[in-house]
Amino acid sequence: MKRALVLGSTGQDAGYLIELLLEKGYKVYATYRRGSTDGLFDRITHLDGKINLICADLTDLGSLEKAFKEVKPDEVYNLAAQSQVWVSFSQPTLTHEVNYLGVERVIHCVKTYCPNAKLYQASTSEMFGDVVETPQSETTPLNPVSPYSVAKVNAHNAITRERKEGMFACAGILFNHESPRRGIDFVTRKITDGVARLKLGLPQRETGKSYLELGNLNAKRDWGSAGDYVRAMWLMLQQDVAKDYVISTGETRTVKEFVEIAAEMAGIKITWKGSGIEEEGYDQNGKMIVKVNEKWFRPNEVRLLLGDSSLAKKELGWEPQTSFKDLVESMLVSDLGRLERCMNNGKN
Ligand code: G4F
Repeated sequence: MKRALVLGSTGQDAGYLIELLLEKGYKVYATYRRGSTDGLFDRITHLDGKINLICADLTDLGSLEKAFKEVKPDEVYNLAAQSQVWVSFSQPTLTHEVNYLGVERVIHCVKTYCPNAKLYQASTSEMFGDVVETPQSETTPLNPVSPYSVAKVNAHNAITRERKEGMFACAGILFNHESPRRGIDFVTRKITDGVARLKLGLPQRETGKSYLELGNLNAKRDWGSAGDYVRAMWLMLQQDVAKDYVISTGETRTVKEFVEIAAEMAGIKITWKGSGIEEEGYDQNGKMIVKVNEKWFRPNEVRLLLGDSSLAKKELGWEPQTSFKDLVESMLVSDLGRLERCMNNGKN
């Protein structure tokens, strides 16, 4: 039985990847970072008893070494990261420590305890930054503009370096990928949660306002489905030759389009007034339901992401299976259901 070690089990992707690995018959070990907040394991409670959880932190070499020594994995998936781009502007050192130096520690552990293991590193389209060409592929130059992407580029280069030295190490350059399990501070979940609240007549989360506040509505992202993307991670480690692959849908949309589509699914037709930081969205009854707030703008923005996954299609046989509309609908339906259950229990 193959042994997989998934680093970073409490994020969005790990639950989907672990489900796939269990289906494929792996013995799965997964690390988590100790935390004192409730709900740490919410995304993987359904996997209780099916996986082996190990407490380890990418910033702590001793705990990582212990995990690698114990597991001696055949495949390692590094999904552990400080994953929020906007947070990296205020915590650049922590982001570097986890997202770059953490990867060097993982590489050290692979070399020391399981030199024949295959290593997957979660790289990201954010590395393209101020993009120099569109669409972006494996050969597009990296041009990072945030502390997050600078750290991810360093990690990506470390993976390339190790591959040249003989390790089976590869990186998935994943474009934005979403799901009902997406963290609620990322723009897609913020929107589906916000639209569900508008539909149910509930105040917005955090602000308590009657309208949804957002930042840059014009940023364009290539949004895919997390469930589809973890399949690409696994496929990359089943190849004979390690290589990096861009994983994307090949479609791009603005944040504003995401809002419009989610709202339309909830029966709300938005009309926009003003522009830039003055922009506001109104429903069919003339009520303001969306407003831009400068607070959510970033010091540096990645304006346009659109991926070209031809190589993954050709060599891995990978294709996205979820349409954009199905993705948005699944997130909205999930948020509506969750909020309705909370209302029935007297909470929101
Ligand atoms: O949902 P986001 O926060 O995701 P972002 O920054 O693109 O990063 C995600 O995708 C990357 C892959 O390209 C990953 F590497 C990374 O770990 C993460 O998963 O923001 C998407 C866009 C941005 O342009 C942002 O400025 O939405 C814009 N936006 C507009 N209003 C907002 C908001 N983003 C957030 N989080 N909150 C807003 O209110």
